[in-house]
This record gives sequence, C-alpha cells and structure tokens, in this order.
Amino acid sequence: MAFDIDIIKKVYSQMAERVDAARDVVGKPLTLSEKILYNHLWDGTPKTAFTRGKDYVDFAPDRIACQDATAQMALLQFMQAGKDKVAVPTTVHCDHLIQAKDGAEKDLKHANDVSKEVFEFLESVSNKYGIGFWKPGAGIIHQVVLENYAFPGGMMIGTDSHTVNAGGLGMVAIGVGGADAVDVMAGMAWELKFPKLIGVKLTGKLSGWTAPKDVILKVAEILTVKGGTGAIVEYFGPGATSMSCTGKGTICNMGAEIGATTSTFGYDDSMERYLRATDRSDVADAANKVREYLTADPEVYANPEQYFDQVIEINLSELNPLLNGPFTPDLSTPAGKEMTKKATDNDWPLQVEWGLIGSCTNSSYEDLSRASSIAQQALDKKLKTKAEFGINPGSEQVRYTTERDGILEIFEKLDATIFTNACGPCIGQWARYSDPKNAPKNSIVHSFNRNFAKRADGNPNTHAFVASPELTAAIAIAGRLDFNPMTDKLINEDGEEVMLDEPTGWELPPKGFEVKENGYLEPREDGSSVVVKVADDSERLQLLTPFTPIGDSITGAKLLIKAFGKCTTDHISMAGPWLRFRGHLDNISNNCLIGAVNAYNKKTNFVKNQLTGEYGGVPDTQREYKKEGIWTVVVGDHNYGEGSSREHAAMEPRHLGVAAVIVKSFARIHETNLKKQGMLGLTFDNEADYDLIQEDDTFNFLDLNEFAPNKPLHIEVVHSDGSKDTIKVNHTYNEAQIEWYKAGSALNLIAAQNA
Ligand code: MIC
Ligand code: SF4
Repeated sequence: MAFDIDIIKKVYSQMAERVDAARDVVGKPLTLSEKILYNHLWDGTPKTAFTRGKDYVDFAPDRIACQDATAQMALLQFMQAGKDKVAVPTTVHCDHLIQAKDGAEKDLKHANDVSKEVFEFLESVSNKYGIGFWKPGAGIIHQVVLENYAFPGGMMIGTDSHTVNAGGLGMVAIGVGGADAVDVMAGMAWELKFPKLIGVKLTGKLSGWTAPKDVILKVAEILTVKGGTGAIVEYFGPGATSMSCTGKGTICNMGAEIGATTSTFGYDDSMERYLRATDRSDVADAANKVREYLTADPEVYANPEQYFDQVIEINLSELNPLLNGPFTPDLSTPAGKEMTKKATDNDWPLQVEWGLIGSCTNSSYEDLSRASSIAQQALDKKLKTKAEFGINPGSEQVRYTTERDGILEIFEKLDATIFTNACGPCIGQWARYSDPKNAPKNSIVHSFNRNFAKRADGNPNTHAFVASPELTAAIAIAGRLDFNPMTDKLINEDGEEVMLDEPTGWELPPKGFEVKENGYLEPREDGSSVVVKVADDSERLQLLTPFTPIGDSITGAKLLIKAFGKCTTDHISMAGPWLRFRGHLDNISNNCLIGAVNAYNKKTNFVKNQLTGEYGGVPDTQREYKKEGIWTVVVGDHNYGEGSSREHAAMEPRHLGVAAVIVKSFARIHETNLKKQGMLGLTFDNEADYDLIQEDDTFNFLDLNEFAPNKPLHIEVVHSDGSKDTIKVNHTYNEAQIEWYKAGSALNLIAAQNA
C-alpha cells in the first residue's frame, strides 16, 4: 500500500557502510543529520567531507510529496521534462484548495465543485506518471506523510515549507520549490548547500500546561525568523526522548518559521510506538536493527559544542506556555500578566473571538485529545465558552478515530465547527467575512504555525497568536488573550469561581487507529494511455511556455518596487482567494507583490510607473514595462521570501519581466526558486546600499557577462538627477546554477537534455 518497505530496507542496508565511511572522511563522530545526509549522497559512498554552509552537494532523496496548491505548477513543469514516469516515489495531497466555512461536509462538497477541474487534472497527471494521489478530504499533506511515509533515517523533499514536519519521525525532510521536485521526479540529483548544524539540547520534562509547541515557540523567540537559515536543527537530550512522536513533529514543523533547512530527532521509543500504531511494525523492526545509525554517535550529545555550529539548551521543566504573535511567529509572550501589559501597550485586542485547533502543526490524535480534555471541563464546570471553536483534524484517520472515541463530540457540544481535514483557516481559506478588507480589528488564537497579516481570514486587522492546542482551548473558553490557566479563575453559569485543571490526553489512541476510507488512489502501473486535459480557455490551468533567457546584458532596467520591511512569500504571492490560480501563471501573476509595502509611500500595491510618472498597482505597472521591453528590478530587506515554498513568488516576477531581485538577505527556498526560474537573486554587499536606491532609479549591470561563482557583480544605479552610484552585489550561484540562468530556467536545461 502506501509506503514502500523495500526502499526503507535499501536505505538501511547501505547505512553501515556509508555512515562508517563518512565518519572516516569527516574524521570525527557524526551527528544524526550528518549520518542521514551522507547516507543519501547521489554519488554513493562518501569519499570526501563537505564544508558546512559552503559546499553544494548532490543528494538522492527517498521520496517526494506535493500538495495541491504547489503540485499544479510542479506537475505542469514535470510534463515539460519529457519523462514517462516519476523516478522516485511521489504523492500528491489535496488539502489547500478547500475552504473552511460551514463545516466539513458542505465545505468539501463545495471544494469538489469549484476546484473540480484542478483536482481532476492532478488526479490524471498522478495516474499517468505513477504518482500516489490523496483525494480532497484525505488530510493535510504533512500529517498524512507522517502517518504513512516518513521513516527514521530517511530523506525526503516536498513542495511545501512544512515538509520538515517529518523530522518528528527522524527524517531529514526538506521543503523545496516545484522545480527542485521536478529534478528528482525526472531522475536527477537534488542539490543543497551542505547545511550548518544547530543542536538543541532538551533537558527536564514537559508537565502541566506546557506542550511540545512551547518548545518551538521558545526556539523561535531565541533564534527569530531567520536564525535557522541554512541550518538543520537537531534536537536531543532526555527532554527529547520523553516527548511523543507527533509532538516532535510539531517542533520540527515550525522549524520552517525560523528559516531552518529542516529539523530532526534521533530514533527512539516514541517513534517506534508511533510506527507500530500506524500499522508499520515492519518499518519499526527494520529501524530497530540499525538503531545506532538512526541517532548521533554518543560523543556528539555528550559534548555538543564540539560538533554543532551552535548549541541551545532548554530546560523543559522551566518552560511556560507561550503565545507567539501577532503578525510574526517569533514574538513570544508567556500566557498571563505579561500579555496584559504587552497587549495594552500595543493596542492588541484582549478579547479573543476564535480558538482554532488543527493545521499540519497540531492536529494529531494527542493534540485533539489533550485539547478536548480542556473542552470537556467547560461542559463539566458549566463554563460558557467566550470565543468560537474551529477544529481541523489532520487526516481522515485522525478524524475517524477521534470521532469514534468521542473526542470530536466534546467540541461539538461546545458548538465548535469541525472543518474538513485540510488546511482551511491556516491558509486564508477561511470564509469568515464577506468583506475581509473592511473587517474589524480582532484577536484570534490558533495552534497553527504562521500568523502573517491576512493569513487566516484575509482581514489585515486580525491579530493572530500561535499557541499549543491546550492553551488555545483554554483561551477560547476564557475569551481573553491574557488568560493564564495556571492561576486565573473563571466564573461559570452558576456564578461560581472555577479553575481549569491541567490537560490530560492520549499519546496514541488506546483502541488503535481506525479509518474506513483513507482517500488514497494508487496510480496505474502503466499510465501511458491516460490523457491529461487542460482546456485552452481555462482560468485555473495554463500549460507553460519556456522562459527566454534574460541574457548577459541588462541596461536601463527600472525599479519596480523597493519593498519595505517584512516581505514574505505571502506578500509576494498572496494565498487565500488567489490559491485558485496556482495552476495558471498569467492569472496568478495579477497578485505579484501586491502585498509588499512600497518603501517610498508605505502603501501596498501602489508604485510609480517611471514611464508615465503615474502610480498604479504592481502587476499593472510591471505589465506596462514588459510591453515596452524594459527589464525591472525588485529591491528588498532581510529574509526576503520568508515563509512558503511557493515558486509562484519567483515565477510571477519572472513571467512579468523582472530580471533581478536585490535584497539584504534571502530565505533559502525562495532564493533557490529564483535561480531555478533563470532570474538573478542578488544581495547587497553593503547593506546600507538599500538606502541608496531611489524611486526613479535605472539600473545598468556592468559585468554580468562575467557572471561566475564567488565573484560579485556590479551595478550602476542612475538616479533621476543624473547622479550615479555603483553598487557591489553578491550571489551564491554555482556553475550549474549559472547555466540555469543562461538557459532561461533549470527546466529549459532538463527539457533540452531529454529532447
Ligand atoms: C504555507 O503554509 O504557507 C503553504 C501554503 O503551505 C505553503 C505552500 C504554498 O504556498 O502552497 C508552504 O508553506 O510552502
Ligand atoms: Fe496547510 Fe497551513 Fe500546514 Fe501550510 S502550514 S501545509 S497551509 S496546514
């Protein structure tokens, strides 16, 4: 069925030889991350050691997962690659394109109506090319992967930044853009800069109200949204082994929020229990035989400072329940009085209107059971819940089992809306308002991972705070952002003062998991006769045409926008209502950078057209430049392109004629996405040059004809008064990536090779 024990056995059988060879070449004991990386080298047994943070290395991942919103573009690209079948086991999961509005049954039906064309496209492409297909309603990609495919010591990539969730089961699982996935589907190597390693030692034990979520909320506070960039975070210590496997998944999941390449944990009993509970005893048995290879060498955890580039220690016994937000996942506040002050000082609404539990981050059986133990107390103690509850189970298996065990019923008694097993409110697919732009200021709490502006409901005034499912439930009952369940009393319907007891729950269902229809479709063995249909006049899907190379001479390029402050992929290519155009490059390009703040007037989607002097929307203005054959440049701040793996954030500017993106620093996936699409992703050598760039600037690239690895480029910036500045910009392109640029895109190269 869904996973392939033969692949797992192969990975394990080669492990001893390869890891031992790696230890020899590296010349010292190995971390778990290194063991997994060196066991997945494209060239087989390691012959040299790689320099962390420097060397580009070719890897051979064991599997690929794609979700519906990114799979469309990935598969449209794969169709151009000229292959009959995917070379590596791949699955597609339909989870993003399902709105949350009236509850699971109606919402799923609605999604199947409005996105029929897209789901059918994904299903037929999957069937044709040997890809496993998970239907709408089957669950959220990362929960389904953890339940079915993840395995200790494995390496996978996925076209979603939260692919990293599978680190909870001891994998190195990495989020990538669709073009990266296409390389691997087409039987080529996958390239990654050998990551740096951050060790997080967990001592003590979680208790009471603290949950695995608080560990990662704390790590986010310490490292901030860019602190993990270019690194794998490896967790270890007694606190790590005492947590459940799905709890570890939560921690790894939100590694995406600190920009980490991925996060992982060594194989332990909790993982074995999870494998057995999810009907994979054969994987557990195989893993048990190579146990010492599925964790770091003992010297590493005894002296972590010698082996990791950075070490953080967190004592779980001292950790408090945290709330992170609003608008950024690293702004941390302990539940209670500190929040009263911060919220008052910053004018964040203290009243909470919704508590949402679910998303790929926190939708396991354990999460729902622990949150329901709080919900049950509201019923028992006659408390009237002040905020509304919304629940998204992570998979049909979790939903079915929690329904069977009476867990969902507890929430239903509190009038909770049970949404589809899908992303829903986590990705702007929450039809909360008829006119979100003019909706009122309010606060919500959720157990998700991201809380960028407009992310949940499209309302820029919604202040979203991220917390554990337990705390989310407590706050929803109390209706106050600063509620501290450990100290604060609530008044019940009889006017009595009551307190909430600590959460309790089950790591795994005592009666086992159960599911009737898991929603999986196995592809045909031979898909050659399957016809994939894309209507010419479709507004949802558009076959791709190859990009033409930008070339080695860019002169007279205009500034399209200088983005001010945070510019995440949600600012560059908004989700929510725009998800419907993810398979149609020209249509989705109408959202290009519309969320980015123009540094000169602090407005969104309002930039100067240098040809007319008039102001207009970013996509419209850019289309004007394109019409005139004028290249443009986008300028940005730090961690540009943080967040999602969506390559639309690179393909849209590319399609519309942006030649270069020049920023203070990039988020990893986005930088690669720009390279893949044959664009220039550059960083200021002197960060202060960001301030030199003016609204009417023109850019002449001085030495692009000498584009070479490790060699900075120079750009003449001509200001409107005729004065000029020459700025130096850096890049991280290696030889192969420069070839992508020259070919117009990485895909153009693959297609040429397969022609
Ligand atoms: C997200 O959480 O932002 C998404 C939606 O899952 C994205 C992928 C996408 O944009 O489709 C991600 O995290 O990569
Ligand atoms: Fe879906 Fe949200 Fe998870 Fe992204 S973060 S995969 S949108 S549930």
